[in-house]
Parts: sequence; structure tokens; C-alpha cells
Amino acid sequence: MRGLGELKEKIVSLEADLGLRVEELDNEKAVEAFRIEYLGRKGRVSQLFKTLPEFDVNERAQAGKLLNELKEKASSALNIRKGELSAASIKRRVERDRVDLTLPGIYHRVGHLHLLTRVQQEIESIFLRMGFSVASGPEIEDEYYNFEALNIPKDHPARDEWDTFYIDDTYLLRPHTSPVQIRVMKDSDPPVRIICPGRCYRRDNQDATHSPVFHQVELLWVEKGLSLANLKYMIELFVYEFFGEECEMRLSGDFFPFTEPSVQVHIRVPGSSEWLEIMGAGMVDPIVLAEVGYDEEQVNGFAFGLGIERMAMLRYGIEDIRTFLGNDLRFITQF
Ligand code: FA5
Repeated sequence: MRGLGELKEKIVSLEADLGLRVEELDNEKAVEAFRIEYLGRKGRVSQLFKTLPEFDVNERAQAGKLLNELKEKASSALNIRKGELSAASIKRRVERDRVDLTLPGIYHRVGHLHLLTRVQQEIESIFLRMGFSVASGPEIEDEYYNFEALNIPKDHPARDEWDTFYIDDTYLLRPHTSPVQIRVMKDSDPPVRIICPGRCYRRDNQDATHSPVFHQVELLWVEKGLSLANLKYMIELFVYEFFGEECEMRLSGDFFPFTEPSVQVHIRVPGSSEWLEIMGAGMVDPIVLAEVGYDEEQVNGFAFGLGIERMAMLRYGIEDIRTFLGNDLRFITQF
């Protein structure tokens, strides 16, 4: 027969052991191992429960109560320890991953469209609003589209300024965007209302307003009953929209084999004493209309070729066209 006194001693010693060991448990695995050792089915507390039948009936309830208290104590001590360990591990993780929001950020330079692209897009958007659509053509173009179809036969003196950068006997880098006029007219019936922005190449010597690689926007409008007055009005609308109404515009006679009459347009912006040529233009020569299969008795049209660099120079006070080719961030980032 077992006695309560002996049981109480064991409980005291188990409690002491519990108090000491729980403090030393430093990870959740250790806590679990200790729980099994202590409270598991074959654990030390369970072993004591198994002795209950050996108690005198009068003392058995008391013994059971003491053991239950021990069990409660142990299980709550282990739960508390488990909670402490998990809080400590969260704290460690937070420390490790701490972000110092006061540190300076990593600087990323944000790029933007080049000034010439932006000017081109602005020109496009003005004409899109007027009802034109955007066409394109190849930069490597053959002699027929570059010259013959535009009424510039072989040996015509006008070829000289455009006769440039041949790839082989037939193909050359286009010196203007006018060949796109021919491609568009051959592909579609009138009315035609297109613009074509694109790169052009010339043998021009470099100076402040000439570059061997530059950009033009071609415009072509073919319909019934168009006149030079319509062309002038449309150029005015465009120029005032782009530069503002304070700028001055000057139309003067010019010659192009593919337009008759032909004009050139100069602009002077406020505060400048210089006129700068921005485009060549004119009424499409009937010879060209006939060449693409249009009935030149029924329809007529006008066209122009506008220099994009020159537009940007006038608008932003850029004095030398070579600046565009410099690839200098100090220049590029200003716009
Ligand atoms: C032509 O290129 C004609 N194709 C324009 C045209 C189209 C006339 C349709 C009639 C009908 P021109 O050579 O003048 O024309 O060039 C037109 C514009 O392109 C010039 O006013 C200028 O703004 C620009 N340009 C020409 N050459 C250069 C160059 N080397 N560098 C920069 N811009 C240039």
C-alpha cells in the first residue's frame, strides 16, 4: 500500500526538476522532447498515475488530485516556454529583416523619349487631328521611287543634291521621304491624305543646319479641287499650332521636279533675327499623278517635306544641328 507522504515527496522533486529544466529548453524540439518525457503516455507523471490503484481508497482521490495539479502545472509551464521561444524567434527574424527606411534609396536614372521623337510625335498628332493617317516606306529605296516616278529622270540636274549613298546600282539610302508618296498613291485610290515621318540621308556637308542623316515628315493630300491656297492655309494652321501665333512664316518660290508650282517655307521665331527653312512644298505635278495611274484631269493635290530637326531647333533654340548627333546626356536630359 502506498502512502500520500511518499507521493508528495516525489511530486516535490518532480516539480523542482521541472522548474530547473524548463528554463534550459532553448528550442521547440527540446520542449516537445521534454513534454514526452514528462507527460507522455509512458512519461514520469503517467507512471505515478499508474500507482493510484495501490493507494488506500480514502487517500486515492487526494492522490489523484495532487497528480492532476502536477500535470496541469507541467503542461502550462511547457506552453509558456513554447510561447517564449516562438516570440524570441519572431523577434530575431524581425531584427534580421529590419529595413531602415531612413537610408537613402537606390537611384535609378529614368529615361525618356529623345527630343526628336517627341517633336515627331507632336507633328504627327497635329496632322492626325486634321484627318491624316501615318504611312511609312523603306529607308533603302530604289531609283524609280526616289527619282523617276518623281519626274527626276537620269541626268536631270536636280538629282545632284539627292543622288547619294548608293547600296548598289539600283538601291540607295533615300534622300527624302517623297518616294513614300509614290508608294502610297500606287497602293490606293484617291482621296489620299497621309503623312510619313522618317529618316533621310544625304551627302550634304555638315554645318549648323545640315546633317547627312536627318528626319523629314512628308505630307500628301490628293483629292478633287485642291489649290495652293488650301496648301498655304494648312501649313499656316500647322505652323501656328506648333510654334504659337507669334512666329512669322514666309512662303517663297522654289523648284522641285515633282511639284508645280513649288514653294519653300521659312520660319522666324520671336526674339530671333534668323529665318530658317523648314520645308519644301507644292502642288503635285500632273506628270506624277499620271505616273501612279491617277486621272490628273479629275484630281489634284499638294505635298510637302518638312525637316524635323529644324522644327526642334526653332522651337527650343538649338543653334547647331550636330548637337542632336552628339549623344551627350547633358543635352538629351534637358528635354
Ligand atoms: C525635299 O526633300 C523635298 N522632297 C520636299 C518636298 C516634298 C517638296 C513634297 C515638295 C513636295 P528639301 O531638299 O528642300 O526638299 O528638304 C526639305 C526639308 O528637309 C528642308 O526644308 C529641311 O528642313 C530638311 N532638310 C533637308 N536637308 C537637310 C539636311 N541635310 N539636314 C537637316 N535637314 C534637312
